[in-house]
Amino acid sequence: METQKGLVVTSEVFTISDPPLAFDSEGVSVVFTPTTYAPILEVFAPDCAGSNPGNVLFTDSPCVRRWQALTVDSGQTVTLENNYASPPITCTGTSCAGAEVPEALYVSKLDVASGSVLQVSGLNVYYTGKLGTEGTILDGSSPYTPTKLTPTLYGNFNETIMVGTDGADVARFNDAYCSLSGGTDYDPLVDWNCDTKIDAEDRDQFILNWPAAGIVDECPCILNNCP
Ligand SMILES: [Ca+2]
Ligand SMILES: [Ca+2]
Ligand SMILES: [Ca+2]
Repeated sequence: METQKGLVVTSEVFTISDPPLAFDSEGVSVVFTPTTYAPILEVFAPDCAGSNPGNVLFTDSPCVRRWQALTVDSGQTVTLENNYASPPITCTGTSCAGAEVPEALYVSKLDVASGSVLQVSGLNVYYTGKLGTEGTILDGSSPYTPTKLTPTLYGNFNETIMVGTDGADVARFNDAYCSLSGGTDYDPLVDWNCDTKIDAEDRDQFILNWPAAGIVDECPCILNNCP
């Protein structure tokens, strides 16, 4: 018998309980072996990529966490669900269409083995490395194809290499700077730490990553009273 490497799931519901930010999934591989029931996998990272045409994944984000690997073994069906927002962030501006930002599944490597099913239930699945789809990935009754993301550092919103002169990245940050979740300027992709506000912490990370970018002025306003 093959030895499974990783966290083998034998519970019916597999989730990361509050506070999810205290759990680091980056180095954890999860294996769903066949059981007599179909387990549910709770997703726990905001679907920032849904508002991101560049398809990037920020490797230095403390909240957009991915599993190292997710494997659905032959004979098993796994269903994604989002029953707990962590934390709930809302977006009403041009960067996102809906009110509450959905959550998504992020993995480095995804393997849906032959004879297995991953049901995404309307949620998005993003991967950065290898994708094995000998099995079936469904969204409801329709086939679903996960989206490949390019790992990069926070601030490189549009996938192109930033060398300190990418005006699009700076403009996207500036447009969202000093905004709050629910506000029209709020942009979930710009909220580096997913704390529902785009403030000096996000700005500091941007400057740390891209010191030559020439970023914004200090926010002159009280965050709650931003124009
Ligand atoms: Ca969730
Ligand atoms: Ca860029
Ligand atoms: Ca923030």
